[in-house]
Amino acid sequence: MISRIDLRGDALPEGAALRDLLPRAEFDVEAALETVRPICEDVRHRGSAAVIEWGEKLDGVRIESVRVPADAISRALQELDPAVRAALEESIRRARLVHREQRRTTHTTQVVPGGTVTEKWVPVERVGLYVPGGRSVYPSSVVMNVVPAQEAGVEGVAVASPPQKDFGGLPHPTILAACALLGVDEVYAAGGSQAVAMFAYGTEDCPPVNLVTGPGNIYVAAAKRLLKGRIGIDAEAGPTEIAILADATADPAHVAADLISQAEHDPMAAAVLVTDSEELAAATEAELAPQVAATKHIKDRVEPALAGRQSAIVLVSSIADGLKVVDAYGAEHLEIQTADAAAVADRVRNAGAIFVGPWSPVSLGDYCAGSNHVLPTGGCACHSSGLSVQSFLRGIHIVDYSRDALAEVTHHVVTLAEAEDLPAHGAALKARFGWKVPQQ
Ligand code: HSO
Ligand code: ZN
Repeated sequence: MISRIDLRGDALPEGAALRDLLPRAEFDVEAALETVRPICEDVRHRGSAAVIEWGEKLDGVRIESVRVPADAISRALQELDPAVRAALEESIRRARLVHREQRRTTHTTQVVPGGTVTEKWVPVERVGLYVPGGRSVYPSSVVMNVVPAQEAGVEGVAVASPPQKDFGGLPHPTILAACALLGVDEVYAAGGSQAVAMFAYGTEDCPPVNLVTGPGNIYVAAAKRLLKGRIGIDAEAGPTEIAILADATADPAHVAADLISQAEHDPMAAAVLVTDSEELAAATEAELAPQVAATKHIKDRVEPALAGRQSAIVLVSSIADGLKVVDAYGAEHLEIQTADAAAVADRVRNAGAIFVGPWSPVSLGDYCAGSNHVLPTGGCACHSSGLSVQSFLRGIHIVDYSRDALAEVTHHVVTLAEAEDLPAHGAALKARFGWKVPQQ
């Protein structure tokens, strides 16, 4: 069901050579660009009519208007199962606790007497949050996108999610209810690349946004790549990944359950166990069979995900080598199930989020840890972070120098300007001091 990669024995290769030995899904965003380009162009020129027509073609439902009426949003909340409502409220409460603390404060540095640089953090004016609605419907992703945007102080928060055939062309009611709980009333029944284009170019119904965030399928990722620059984006989300670094102290039943938990997302999802224990590897394999047989999405997602070349059990000689492997892999989610898990976690360099010890499974983080679940995939964890308040802020430097402070540094500026053959740069300072460099 899941293949093995044995890296015991010789010394581990380094860097790219090690990365090449590790499993990873193929996710060819470039190929999808040609598919989404005409859709985005169409939305650019024809606005809402194009969003509606592409929705009819791709989501199989024709809608009257792209903007979801306010009464549909409040009705969804009234009709929401009370247990789901309580769980979403708890998820929101915990996420707010964590994200509120991420806010950065304005800071002024006195560089010299009379010369200051202030860094001011300003929220993006208007953001478009994409919430998938194809294979699965994730109200939790509404929480993970909206909470950091709101905590950052973004004024215009718009949500788009595909129209659903079974719900009269509205986004899924649980998505709408989550929006209502979060106080978001600007919601669009738009999916895929047409939703990203709607946000980027704006339509008669939806004013353009500055930034688009949120996960989505390969067409959403391709549209983000295509329109990046016109809009800011968070990341191009690829299929979900879980890596587990575990030793003989780990419980194989838990390891297997956690691998399956993320394999449940997608046939392309990756589940990777890295262990120095032959016994744990064998026991996990033995656990996988009955647990997979008992799970719901067995044929369409879990089995192909675990059997795919993106998933594996990787055997290493030691936890120290295991750390090299997980760093080279840079998983979206990394669980540490070893002795002294906190100390091992502390040595990890590359991961979207780290889940420490036996009582912190990824599923907790997906819903109710307080952490964000929109995380870098495909190895991007070596250069990027997950979604946070920071994703919605821009730091602006405010430079304020007095006459004396400027006079004192002018000779350096003039020298550097001349070294770059840009004398007019130096002249802009000299002009303030009778066209001379002030004496030191
Ligand atoms: N594990 C997914 C997020 C999610 N899980 C939503 C359940 N619902 C990517 O981090
Ligand atoms: Zn998940």
